[in-house]
Amino acid sequence: MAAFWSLKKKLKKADDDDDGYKLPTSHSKLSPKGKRSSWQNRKIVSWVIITVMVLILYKAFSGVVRGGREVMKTVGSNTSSNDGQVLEEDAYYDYDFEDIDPKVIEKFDGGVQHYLITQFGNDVLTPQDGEVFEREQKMLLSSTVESYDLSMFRGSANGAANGEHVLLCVPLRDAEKVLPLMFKHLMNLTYPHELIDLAFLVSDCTEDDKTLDALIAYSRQLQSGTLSQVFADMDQAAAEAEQASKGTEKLYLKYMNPDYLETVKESFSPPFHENYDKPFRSVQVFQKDFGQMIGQGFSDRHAVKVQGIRRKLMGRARNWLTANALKPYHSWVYWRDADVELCPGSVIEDLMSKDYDVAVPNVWRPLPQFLDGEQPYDLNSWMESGEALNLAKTLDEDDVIVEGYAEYPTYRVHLAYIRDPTQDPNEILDLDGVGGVSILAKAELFRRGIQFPAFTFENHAETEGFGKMAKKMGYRVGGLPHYTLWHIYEPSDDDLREIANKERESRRE
Ligand SMILES: Nc1nc2c(ncn2[C@@H]2O[C@H](COP(=O)(O)OP(=O)(O)OP(=O)(O)O)[C@@H](O)[C@H]2O)c(=O)[nH]1
Ligand SMILES: [Mg+2]
Repeated sequence: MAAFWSLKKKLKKADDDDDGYKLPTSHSKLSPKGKRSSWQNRKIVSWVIITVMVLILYKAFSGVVRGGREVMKTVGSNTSSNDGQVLEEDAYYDYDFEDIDPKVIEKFDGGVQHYLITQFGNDVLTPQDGEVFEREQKMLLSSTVESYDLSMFRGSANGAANGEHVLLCVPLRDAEKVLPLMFKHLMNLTYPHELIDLAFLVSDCTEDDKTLDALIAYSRQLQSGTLSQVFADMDQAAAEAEQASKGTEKLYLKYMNPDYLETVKESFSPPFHENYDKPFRSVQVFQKDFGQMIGQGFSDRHAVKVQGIRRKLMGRARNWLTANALKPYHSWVYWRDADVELCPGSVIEDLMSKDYDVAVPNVWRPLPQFLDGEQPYDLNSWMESGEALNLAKTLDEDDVIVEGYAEYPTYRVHLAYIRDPTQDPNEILDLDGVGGVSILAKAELFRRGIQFPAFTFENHAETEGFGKMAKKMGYRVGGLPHYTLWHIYEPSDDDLREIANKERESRRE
C-alpha cells in the first residue's frame, strides 16, 4: 500500500474523521497557522487519462509531430492556481509536471480524432486554429514529459541556499508510541521544509499495532499546519493523566539527569523556529512486510544471534524504500530512525556542510544516574581495524560481524567512544562502517547502485555494509565524533528491577 500527499493536490484542512486513527483534538480547535492555500485538483486518475491520451495523440500525429520534444520545466512556472492562493515557495512545485488546464483538455474527452478532423483538415485549419492547436498540444505533451540533467542534483555543502531537495526516509515498526516524538523532530528541522520529501516505510508490525493509522493521521495534520496544535492538546492531556495517576507513569524519569530532561523539554517547547509549522514538500507512506520475525522489544532485538538476520531484513526494507521514493530531482537522502530523543534541528545543514558523500553524527543515549547517566550507543559507526579484517578471514562468507558483542572482538575505533563534548562539533573523521540512526548521503550514491546490503558484504550487512560499499566505490564516508544525537532510553528489565528496589528502599527510609 502506498499513500501520497502532494502539496500540489488540494491543501485542505485535515479532518481526522477520514482516518482510522482518532486524534485527541476537537475539530474546532484545528486551524492552520499562517497563510494556507487551496489547490487545483490534480488527481492521479487524470494523469493516467492524460498519459493515455497523449500516447493516442502522439500516435495519431506522428506525421505532424516529428519526435517527442522533451520539456525542461522552468522553476515556478506552475505556481499560479485558479483562486490565486499558493504556497509561496517555488520549491514546492519544482520538477513537477506542467500544469494543465482541464477546460482545454476536456475537449479531447469527446474524441481526439473528431478534433483532428474538424480542426486539421487543410480546408478548415486557419492560422488561428493552428496556433490554438500548437498551444494545446504543447500543454498536453509537456504535462507528462520532464527531462532532468542529473549533474544539477549532485549535492553541495550549502544545499539549502542552492535549493537542493532532500528525500527524508524513516523506517518504522511498532512505532506508534514514538511517532509524536518523531514528528516533533521533523517540524524542528530548519532545513527548508519545502525542499524535503518525507517517505515512511511501515513494516512487520504486530497485529494490534496502530503505527500506520497514526502515521497517516499525523501526516495529514502535518501537511495542514495543524500538527503542533494536536501535540499541544496531547501533551496537556498526558500531563493531566500523569497528575491523576500521581506521577507513577514513568517512574524511571525520577532517576534521569534533570539537566538532560530539561534540555529535552526545551527542545520541544516554544518558541520554535519560524517555519516549524510549514508543510513539507510531500509525504509518502508505504506499508510492506518483509517477514521480520524478531520481536521489537529491547532484549529481543539485541540478542547477538539475531543480528545478522535482523540487519539483512532491515537492509531489504531500506532498499525498497529508496527504490520507491527516490526522484531524479533529489540531491540528498537523509535516513533517520524514529526513536531519537534529542537532535539539533539543524542536523541536515550541519551534516551537509561537511561536504562528505556520507556523513553521520555520534549517537549516545541517556541512562538513569545510578548507571552513570549516559552511554555511547550506536557502535555501528567505526573505523576498520587490522584485527577485524583478520577476524573476517576466519569467518564464513555469510557471517555478519556485529559490534558490541564479545563474540566479535574487532578492536575498531568506534565513533561513539571518541566523543568529547568539549571539543569542536564540526570535526569530522573518515569512517568505514556507519550506523543508521541518522545518515545523510548524496542521492548520487543510490543512483549508482550503492545500497544497504541485504546479504553479507565483506562480513557486514545493512548500514555498515552501506558505509563499506560507499567507500569501496570511492566515496567519502565520515562521522562527527563531537556532534551528538541522543537515542531514547528504554529501561531494560534489569533497570526496572533496580528502580523498583530503589523505590522500596526510599519508602523504608
Ligand atoms: N520498516 C521497518 N522498520 C523497522 C524495522 N525494525 C526497526 N525498524 C525501524 O527502524 C528504526 C531503527 O530501529 P531500532 O529497532 O531502533 O533498531 P536499531 O536502531 O538498529 O537498533 P537499536 O536502537 O540499537 O536497537 C526505527 O525507526 C524502527 O521503528 C523493520 O523490520 N522494518
Ligand atoms: Mg533505535
